[in-house]
Amino acid sequence: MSNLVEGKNIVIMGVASERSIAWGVTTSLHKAGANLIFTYRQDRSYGKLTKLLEKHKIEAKWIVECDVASDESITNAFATIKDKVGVIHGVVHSVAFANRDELKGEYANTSREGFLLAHEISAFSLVAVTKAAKELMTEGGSIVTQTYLGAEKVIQNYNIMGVAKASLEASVRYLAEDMGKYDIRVNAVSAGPIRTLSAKGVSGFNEKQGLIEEKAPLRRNVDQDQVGDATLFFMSELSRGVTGEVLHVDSGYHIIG
Ligand code: NDP
Ligand code: KAL
Repeated sequence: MSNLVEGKNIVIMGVASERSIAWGVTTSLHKAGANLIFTYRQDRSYGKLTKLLEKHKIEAKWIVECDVASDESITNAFATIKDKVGVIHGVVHSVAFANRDELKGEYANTSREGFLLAHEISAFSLVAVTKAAKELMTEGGSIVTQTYLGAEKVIQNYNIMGVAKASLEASVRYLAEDMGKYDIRVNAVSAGPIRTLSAKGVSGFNEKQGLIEEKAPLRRNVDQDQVGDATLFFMSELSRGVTGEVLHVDSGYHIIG
């Protein structure tokens, strides 16, 4: 896998800690020869990211702030990337957010603002990022987002995030159709439960991991590196015939009734 994405310029959005799925993606893409550009939202994430890059001796091509809640921030981030890097060949979208107090209890209690916020950050952001990134993908490319089984089935506590992920997965299909004529592919990885900052403090996470060990065909949980390698597949020419797809990296759990 040492040169699968050799020399490709790939933007990674969503490293907040060493446990982030986006960090697993970083190490997979780095080992496969990519030049990496990063976006972050909070200063705390910027601090974590720079320390991690230093520790792992990975040199970023550029790091830029991008809050996906703001069109201006997205426009500015990709303008900066165009200025500093030029052409890009890939984007890894690994961001999501919902109010913590709406990730428990009844979905029926979701507020109007909470519904809109989850959709804005977790689903619309892929649409806005795709539009901005397309301008820099003049040699074709690949866009990959991260989703979860709660988009397809009712999973306790996932609530509003499940509905936002359903919107994200439908967006993957509509964007794949739009972007295909520019030789840009759009896909999603649907990961099993992984303990990250996002998973921290939300109800029912441990039980979800327990269920995987008990019921998934492989009887073990997945990790960030497995999601990273699946994302590498989508970034590489190995997946050149695949677009609009949702690939489950969940030890096979989604096939069990
Ligand atoms: P992390 O908490 O590590 O990452 C979440 C990221 O979202 C952070 O980097 C955070 O940045 C970013 N983010 C939130 N709001 C914004 C915003 N307004 N603008 C820009 N970035 C923002 O968690 P994960 O790695 O687990 O999550 C990554 C993706 O994987 C998400 O889409 C999640 O739904 C998905 N996923 C996770 C699974 C899991 O079990 N962990 C399973 C399946 C899918 P900052 O901290 O700087 O605000
Ligand atoms: C059924 C599962 C159990 C957990 C239920 C909901 C998980 C929702 C994920 C969502 C992204 C979490 C948040 O938005 C948390 C947020 O309100 C508070 N956290 C933060 O602000 C931290 C500091 C930052 C870094 O996080 C973000 N997101 O910005 C789902 C489990 C089994 C699988 C998971 C965790 C799926 C997933 O989508 O992440």
